Amino acid sequence: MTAPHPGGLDQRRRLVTELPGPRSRELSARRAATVSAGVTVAMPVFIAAAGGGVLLDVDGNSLIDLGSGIAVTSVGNAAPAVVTAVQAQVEQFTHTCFMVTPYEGYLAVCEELANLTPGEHDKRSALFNSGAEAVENAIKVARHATGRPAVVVFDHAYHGRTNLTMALTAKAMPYKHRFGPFAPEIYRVPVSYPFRDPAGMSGEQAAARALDLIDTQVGAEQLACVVIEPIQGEGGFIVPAPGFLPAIAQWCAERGVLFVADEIQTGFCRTGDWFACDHNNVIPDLIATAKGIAGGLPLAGVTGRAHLMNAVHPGGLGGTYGGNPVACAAALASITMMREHDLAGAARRIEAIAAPKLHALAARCPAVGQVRGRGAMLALELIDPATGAPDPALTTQIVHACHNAGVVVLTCGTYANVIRLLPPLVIPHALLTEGLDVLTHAVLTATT
Ligand code: PLZ
Repeated sequence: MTAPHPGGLDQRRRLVTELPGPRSRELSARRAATVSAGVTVAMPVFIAAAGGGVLLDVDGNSLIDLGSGIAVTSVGNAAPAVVTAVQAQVEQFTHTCFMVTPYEGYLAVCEELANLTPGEHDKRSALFNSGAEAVENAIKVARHATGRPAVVVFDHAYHGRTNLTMALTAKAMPYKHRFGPFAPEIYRVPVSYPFRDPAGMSGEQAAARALDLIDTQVGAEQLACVVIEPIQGEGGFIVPAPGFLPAIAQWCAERGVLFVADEIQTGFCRTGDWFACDHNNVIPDLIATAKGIAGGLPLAGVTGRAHLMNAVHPGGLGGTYGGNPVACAAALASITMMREHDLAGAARRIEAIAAPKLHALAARCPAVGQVRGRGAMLALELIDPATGAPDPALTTQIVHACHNAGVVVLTCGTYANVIRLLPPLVIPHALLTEGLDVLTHAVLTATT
């Protein structure tokens, strides 16, 4: 395996101004005068170029990217193969609308989705623009195919910001606060959260806790689908105990309830395999994908059993831009890169480098309550060691220290006390190690 070319940027962290620099501060002032205050930014540093594992800002600072634009640029930012494919496509045509006059790229993406997603059964797909739109459409298909109204989701779930997906998302602030009323027939049950569940609770026991509530409070005969992130993303990189997902999937299969995997954040090599369901031997009836699929261009998909996806009446699914040809070209180039450069293996190698460092940090620092995740989707949960309570203030302090040092890390978690790492899968290992050293230093400085 050869390392993919990271693009033209020097793969080094280099700060030439304080952060944010003067040009970024100017742009932040313009932003305040023109962009809705409802749209915030994690780090007010404006980007001029990016590639491999670095982000270059408008003041000439080169930052280490441990966020991939929230798990999107898995193949690297402006990956040369993606750029070439996009350039070739925009020169041919930029849009026709697949529902008006179709084109081959859409089919090729659906063929890749059929081959790569879990399960050998006959599949069909439909393409959309965003993760939320994919989840909405998965629910449309599930309701139509089953003729049932109810949808079950989990504590700490995140599925998007549209009206239906807000109803599915667990956290009120900032996602739902004063944005209701929300769509009906959505029911929420506890997930398996080993760090906060009663000690020793197995995945099967956590599943039984959830399924008992579904049985008694919803009823399988009313239930179209269960929607779940196999590893929860925004909710805190929560990895369910082994056995949890298979028990839920089996219960669904026995009752004609569809098991819908939201692999928008976990999919496309992020967790060290094509999909996180692959590690759990779970075969979803429907799977929603987005983010990493297209190297930074907006594309999303719903893939599922042919008889379910084809149950919908002709014309029932679609949208002006869904499966845009430029986004499809980017997806095909990204998927080829993942395959040819074994980026699932790259995610496992990132874990092999990062996990021991994070565990060593946790051993030294009791405020690091847990290290968890899989592949290149790793996190630290920060707590008050005396009580075990979440510590969002400490989390913010550490993240700011990383940002000031030129390392882009993100937070997540219902209590905003989780630092998550989502590096591009092509990040040079020296850069990853340097980023982890900065994070380690920031944690130790803030806690000792
Ligand atoms: N499902 C599992 O992670 C998007 C959200 C950022 P869209 N996660 C990042 C924010 O604050 O808006 C996500 C996800 C999972 C669905 C979505 C939604 O995907 O492409 O943002 O709509």
